[in-house]
Amino acid sequence: MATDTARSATATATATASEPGGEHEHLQRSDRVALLRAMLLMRGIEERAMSLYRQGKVPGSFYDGYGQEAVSAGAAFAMAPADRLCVLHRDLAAHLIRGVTPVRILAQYMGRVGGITAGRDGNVHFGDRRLGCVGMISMLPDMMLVATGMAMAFRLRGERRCALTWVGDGATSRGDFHEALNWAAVQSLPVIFVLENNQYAYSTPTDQQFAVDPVQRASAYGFPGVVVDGNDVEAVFDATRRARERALAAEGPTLIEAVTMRMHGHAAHDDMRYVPEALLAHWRERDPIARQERRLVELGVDVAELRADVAREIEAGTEQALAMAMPDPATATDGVFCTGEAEPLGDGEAPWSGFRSTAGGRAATVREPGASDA
Ligand SMILES: Cc1ncc(C[n+]2csc(CCOP(=O)(O)OP(=O)(O)O)c2C)c(N)n1
Ligand SMILES: [Mg+2]
Repeated sequence: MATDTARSATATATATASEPGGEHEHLQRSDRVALLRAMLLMRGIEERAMSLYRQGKVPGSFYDGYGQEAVSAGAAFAMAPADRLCVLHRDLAAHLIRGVTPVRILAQYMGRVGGITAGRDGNVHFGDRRLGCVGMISMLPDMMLVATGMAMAFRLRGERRCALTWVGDGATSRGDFHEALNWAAVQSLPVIFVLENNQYAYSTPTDQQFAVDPVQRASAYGFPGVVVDGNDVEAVFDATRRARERALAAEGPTLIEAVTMRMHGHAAHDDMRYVPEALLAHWRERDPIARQERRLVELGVDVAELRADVAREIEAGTEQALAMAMPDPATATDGVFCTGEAEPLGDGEAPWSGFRSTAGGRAATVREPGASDA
């Protein structure tokens, strides 16, 4: 069964750079706390939003990434301000790391004016372009083509930047997946594909999705595919940091398969009766937040205080979002067409301490004179 293949691959290929209490070559203590904080915020916001959904305050349905927090947190943390991110529906921590505040996310879910799309879309198709994030395209995995296109623009302009997108296991069966891998490889583009293998695509398990682990397709196109423990945030960070270095050195793309588990249904309506309880029990033992907490407790971090702080921030954000107005219907078509100058994508926040030096961060971004933004 492909699920078993993926699991055993995790066991052999996990690139965990540190054990509980150990030093990390690239992460300072504050970085490691920031990673946990992003995951706690993601989980807490999504849990709060799910209860708001059940109270009828979140329209449509609700999608979350419970149990997968390390995949978006670890990958986004390795990206510099001028890099660009195409964020998917289970990757909330990426938005948080780029600088989107909890109140804006909660307002987004509830369709309020203060949301990222100001009430124009629901709980997955958003991205703050001012923070270098591209709003999700629903057709899967079209974000791979968008990221590949942005990477091509960087290359053509001679810019030292990188694009990253996440992609689900189910989306690997679409033709666009292959087109993106092929073009990125042929052109040796600075793009990173993070394959978020959460064992299911809606109700389809991976053994009905592919006969060969899709990470192996990377070598068929001529570039490395790396398997990483998707429930270890520091391992995901490490794999992404290396992939970014490769991309900036003009060595081309990397496909990172982050092996994880979708611990909730596809969306709020899905009771996921089709998922064997033993599989959930297996992954419950590998919770990414509990894992990072164990590391930080060993380092003497007051995790309880961090949790309390995150809970306060989410409660304050919820109150503020609930107090916001719904958008004025008369503004519904605002922003559909570009009027005047097009606003380029802006840079995002990049809290990793590695970007505070000149190596790899904003200061290292080489821009050609007169180059426009992507
Ligand atoms: C081309 C396309 N077909 C169908 C859908 C409907 N759909 C949305 S999410 C989803 C499951 C995707 O599974 P996967 O890629 O594994 O991502 P996950 O939801 O597990 O994170 C489907 C079928 C879609 N968005 N795009
Ligand atoms: Mg999936």
